[in-house]
Amino acid sequence: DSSAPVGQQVGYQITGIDPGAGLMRATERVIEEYELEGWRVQTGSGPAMTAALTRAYNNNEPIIVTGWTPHWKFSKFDLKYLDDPKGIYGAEEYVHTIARLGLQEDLPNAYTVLDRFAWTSDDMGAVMIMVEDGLDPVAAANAWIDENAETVASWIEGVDAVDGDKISLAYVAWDSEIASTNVVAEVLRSVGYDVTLRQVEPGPMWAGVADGSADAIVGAWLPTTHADYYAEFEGRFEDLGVNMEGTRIGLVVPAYMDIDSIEDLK
Ligand code: PBE
Repeated sequence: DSSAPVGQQVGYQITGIDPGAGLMRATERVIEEYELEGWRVQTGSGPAMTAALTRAYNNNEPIIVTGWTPHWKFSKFDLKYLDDPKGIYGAEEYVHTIARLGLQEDLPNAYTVLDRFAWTSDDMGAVMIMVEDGLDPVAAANAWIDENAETVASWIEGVDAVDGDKISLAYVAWDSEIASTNVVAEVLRSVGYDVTLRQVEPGPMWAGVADGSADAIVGAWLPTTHADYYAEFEGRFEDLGVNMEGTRIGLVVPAYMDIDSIEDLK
């Protein structure tokens, strides 16, 4: 019944992702600060969220998901962010590369590549779309690398090739991080590294780079999304700075839904 209050239409439920995601923590705060009594965020995963969104969208049904940009869902579906007048989801958000302490000394060439790695949200979006369209992430990464030879050359310029030195990158299976991590892994492989990708949960991703069991991560969303993890482990990692700008997190709904703001959920 599309004339019923939106809460009733969606069972007072926001379709979330994995529990340790910054987006989930922020959404719990949204429920509190906007006093959305009776609402809950359903935990799940990135793929489960996009599956639910696809199902609802194809049936023209209401749904509210925890969403982020860049993400292929915005090119496949007509979606909108709900306004967040309290600013709980933060304003300008960036993606940083984080290295374990001592990486520069131990793997200087990889460190240089990681330190230089920077691309645009359109670049990341292009890789995400290829993966969503069925290409495996390694193939999609290489297709992007082939099309962006100049950019990639600027990351590896003057970097000495190595002979199978081992390096591990930790990441969470978010579509955005599958894209970035595979691109960086393929570039490191192209200069001779033996790269292991470790897919983990968000907490272990940060703990790993802090305790040195992972060499680096390229999916640290700051200053808001991963603020808790950053603070928890500060001093036990090296922040190599921004690798991408133009991101956003928030509540996302199909454009056909008749609401515009988180306040409309009350
Ligand atoms: N995300 C994608 C992550 C960071 C990257 C927005 C789902 C998070 O919420 O922690």
